Amino acid sequence: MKIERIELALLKLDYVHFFETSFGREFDRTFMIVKVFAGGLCGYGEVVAAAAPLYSSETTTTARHILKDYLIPAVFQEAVVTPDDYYRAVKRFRGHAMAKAGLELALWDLQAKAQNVPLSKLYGGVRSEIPAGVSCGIEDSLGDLLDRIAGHLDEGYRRIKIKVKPGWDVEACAAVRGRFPDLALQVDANGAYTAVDIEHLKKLDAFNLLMVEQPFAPYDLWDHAKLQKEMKTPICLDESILNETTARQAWEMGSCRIINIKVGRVGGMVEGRKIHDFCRAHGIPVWCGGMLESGIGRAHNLHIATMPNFTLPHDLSASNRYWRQDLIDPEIVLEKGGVIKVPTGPGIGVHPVEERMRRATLSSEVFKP
Ligand code: OSB
Ligand code: MG
Repeated sequence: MKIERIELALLKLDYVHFFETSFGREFDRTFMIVKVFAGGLCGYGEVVAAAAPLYSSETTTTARHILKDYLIPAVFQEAVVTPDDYYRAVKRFRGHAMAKAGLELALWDLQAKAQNVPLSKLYGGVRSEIPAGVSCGIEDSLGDLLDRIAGHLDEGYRRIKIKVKPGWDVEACAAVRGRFPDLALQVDANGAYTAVDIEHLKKLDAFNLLMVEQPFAPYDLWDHAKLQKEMKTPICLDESILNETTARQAWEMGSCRIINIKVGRVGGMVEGRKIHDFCRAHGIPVWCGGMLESGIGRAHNLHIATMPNFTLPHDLSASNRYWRQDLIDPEIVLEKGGVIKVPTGPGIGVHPVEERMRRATLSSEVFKP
């Protein structure tokens, strides 16, 4: 097999409901889809970089530049076919994890399709369904937040995460706990606090949370370690964990007790698997984070979440939690018990609908050797 053509498309989709984190409110998402063609097959990947450098320093524009000028040429020049070839070929380029991961995911899909197996099989997956969860943004009022959570619980979700920031944290947790005393609940600050907030953050111990995700800045393993020493609630790191090395350092320093793996943040599943395996060997539970992906990226996440050490509920919800119409057929649905079934067809096991993709496309480019 030889890669014959690579396509990059920039797409935009409107959310069914705005999404607000500690870095702002958004009504739609701009992202890239990568298609890799070989031997009559097409592998699909999603680049989760957003239009603005808020979650990380990457954007759709930096990702396009890095893909076009470095990653795609490396694939053609070094006759890359497998994700492992690709990992070796692009390792020398610093950073740009999301750009790297989008193309690597397309190669994973292609490889699984070439072997006629679901992608979960290549990852050594051990389950056919995964526990779903919803990540709820900051709302205009606590009443709105409670109503949205109640709606998701009616839909059948069993685990809720709420976004927090200074001014929307202790009261928000108190309100949610007051109304839903037994709910599996966790919070995510996306780095909105600093070490001066340690005493304040300790108040969150009162709410029986599953975890507090990323209270401090991505680079700040040291202050996370200080906080974890003083806090009962497990800290989960998201933005701070960039590769196996940072995962090990966070573990050795005591900066967290849980890790969230996002394939885009760590530059692909070759690296993601190393983090997974390190965590498994050290008894650190992991779960699959989300970046409000289209069905293509989310189908990838479903396969990733089948790996043995993905033991906590994920930020993986059904298509209709994000979009009026997803890009894929069949759409992802929530099953009884708050789980999602992992697609069983070859590769990602869902079909991107070309017409829906075209309607969402802002621009596209084709690359050949
Ligand atoms: O920190 O987990 C995060 C979305 C965009 C950027 C960062 C995060 C998120 C989410 C969404 O929480 C989770 C999902 O995809 O459902
Ligand atoms: Mg997070």
